Amino acid sequence: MSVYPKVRFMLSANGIEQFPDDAGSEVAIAGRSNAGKSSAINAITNRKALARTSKTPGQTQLLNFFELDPGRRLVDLPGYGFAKVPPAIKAHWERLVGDYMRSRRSLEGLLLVVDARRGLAQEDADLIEWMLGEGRRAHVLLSKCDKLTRNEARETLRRTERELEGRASAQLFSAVNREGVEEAREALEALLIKNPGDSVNRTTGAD
Ligand SMILES: Nc1nc2c(ncn2[C@@H]2O[C@H](COP(=O)(O)OP(=O)(O)OP(=O)(O)O)[C@@H](O)[C@H]2O)c(=O)[nH]1
Ligand SMILES: [Mg+2]
Repeated sequence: MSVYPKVRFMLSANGIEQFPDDAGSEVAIAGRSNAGKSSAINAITNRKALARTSKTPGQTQLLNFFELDPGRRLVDLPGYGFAKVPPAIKAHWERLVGDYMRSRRSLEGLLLVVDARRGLAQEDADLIEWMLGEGRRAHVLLSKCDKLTRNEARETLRRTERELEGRASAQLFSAVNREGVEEAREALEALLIKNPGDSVNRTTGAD
């Protein structure tokens, strides 16, 4: 069975005025630079090169919008935590992602990609807290788990779940051996379901 048979790249945005219509529901993929966000999008949608991946950190510098099917989108966000980026570019990214997250009413939740070998960083934890504060949900993909032994992977998952204290769910994931791809797709589907109660505390585009 083909997953997301109508999936397509919509556009790359470098500013809020370029975002597509803020209707339907949307899930953003975030995480540190090079964590495996774009690879996760390709694995979940079962496409080889829908999102561009790279060995060079900081590859995704724009917000890339993908339509899964009409009214449902996935957004590849620029990664954070890449030290070699000039301050002016870093400030631009932060403003762009911040503007997006604050104003986007269709944003239902976050898939947070965390390299399983590194575990949750402060920036990851901060992002989860902020999303929850806005009435949104988050799910953590512990990526590149093919690089760990079974035991290391299990221990990383346990530690991450302890650190999350139930605020977000987590799973092991590998775009290479496809472990957890199905589970990640289910998590994405669950995040995309609009929960009217969620938007009560949410900042609106008018703010
Ligand atoms: N072993 C292994 N390598 C992976 C996996 N996922 C991604 N990679 C590799 O990690 C590197 C970065 O992957 P990307 O998907 O481009 O990462 P990204 O988070 O989108 O990176 P930026 O857009 O630069 O922030 C590439 O060399 C990928 O091939 C995985 O599950 N296992
Ligand atoms: Mg990327």
